[in-house]
Amino acid sequence: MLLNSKYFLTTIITNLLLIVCVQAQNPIIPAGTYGADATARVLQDGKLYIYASTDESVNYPCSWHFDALSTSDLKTWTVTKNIFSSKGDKDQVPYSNAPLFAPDIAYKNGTYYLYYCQPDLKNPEGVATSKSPLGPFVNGKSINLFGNNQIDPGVFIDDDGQAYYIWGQFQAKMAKLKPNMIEIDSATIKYNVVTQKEHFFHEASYMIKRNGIYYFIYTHMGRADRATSLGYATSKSPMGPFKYGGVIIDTDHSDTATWNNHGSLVEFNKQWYVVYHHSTHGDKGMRKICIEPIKFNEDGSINEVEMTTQGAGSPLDAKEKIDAERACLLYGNVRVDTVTSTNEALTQIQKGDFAAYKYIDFKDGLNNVTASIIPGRSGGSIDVVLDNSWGPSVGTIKIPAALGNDKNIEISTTIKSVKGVHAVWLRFNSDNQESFKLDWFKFK
Ligand code: FUB
Repeated sequence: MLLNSKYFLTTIITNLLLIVCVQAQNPIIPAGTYGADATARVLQDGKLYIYASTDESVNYPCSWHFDALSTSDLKTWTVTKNIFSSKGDKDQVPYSNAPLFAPDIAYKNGTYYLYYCQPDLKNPEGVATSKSPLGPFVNGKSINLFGNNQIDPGVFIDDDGQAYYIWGQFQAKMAKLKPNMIEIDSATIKYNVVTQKEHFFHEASYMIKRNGIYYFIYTHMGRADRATSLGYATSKSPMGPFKYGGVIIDTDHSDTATWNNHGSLVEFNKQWYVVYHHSTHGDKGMRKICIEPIKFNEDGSINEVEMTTQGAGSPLDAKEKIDAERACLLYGNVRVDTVTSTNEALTQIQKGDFAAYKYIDFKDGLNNVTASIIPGRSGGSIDVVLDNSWGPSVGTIKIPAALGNDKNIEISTTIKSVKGVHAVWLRFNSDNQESFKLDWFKFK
């Protein structure tokens, strides 16, 4: 995605870098920016906020600061950088220089409480405060939770004002928070609230309440022993017992290295959404945050939803440029890579790879496709296939070999006329790993 001034605005205000990005599509953070472990909450001003770990390297997940996203319409997302740091000149964690993982947020009496965890400390979890939802958050204090596998803070405030703290891996632990919101009441600790054995629980506890039912959302390990799904369990009481509900979303085939998921549910403008992440770059870091609408059934159960490119928006207009990195499914060796600091593309394409885009609206009919390609040492082709990976090809884009000077070329080809809304699958043919990269495509 090549961002121009219409879509991308960078401003420095009181040391916080704001990136305003107009896009209703997945992923919701702009090219060159990465985040994971998203906790979504509607806060006092009615805006939707997403607090996330900030990824910055293919070699490790997370970093030493948190960014936050905010929106009023699910179309314009503002990324506020460095709302809280554990190292460097903005360091607000005096007792540790470890990276920051997996935030959650709570509000009480004019103060926002930002909970975080730091791996490998005796007391890994902590809390910082601010008078503003976008920080800066200051004065990080460690929380004494006792025991092993302390990870991923989740905070839930019930209708009676009682706040609960949830944490842990393999089994979730829960306790009441004291009124100061920074200490747990150790007399109330409950173990095995949700477990690997009974609920496929791995980590990433998050709780909401809807129609008197408490929903426990978590990373679900029940499919092929991988932590790529978000699951849920329900109860009539905040501390359980929780009944297993099922999977809400699975990020299998979002990236060759898909390895984990962590997210949340949020209601915004009378619609519920699941917020989740998946890796890019064929590696563990550089994760991207996405969002999909979900539906609650009459009995309170949640249907599993698929990953899409359109996310919280409508099907993409086929006549507008579609950034190749917005593929919701990738099969084979193909992956998203950063080609400049603000542009991503599909790279490492091999013969037989696929990328899917759900959904694209061709309206009354279009019969031409243009692809923006960064040519490589060997050429190839892209079949445009509708609805399923095995669906009919409506045309083929032929790509010449070039001695890779990293300059984009646009190639246009006539295709069979396509009408209406479809999933579009791109089926790649190329000779080796030094083949072309795909930047964007559009139809006319
Ligand atoms: O992002 C670092 C860790 O990976 C989180 O703590 C886990 O929930 C998993 O997403």
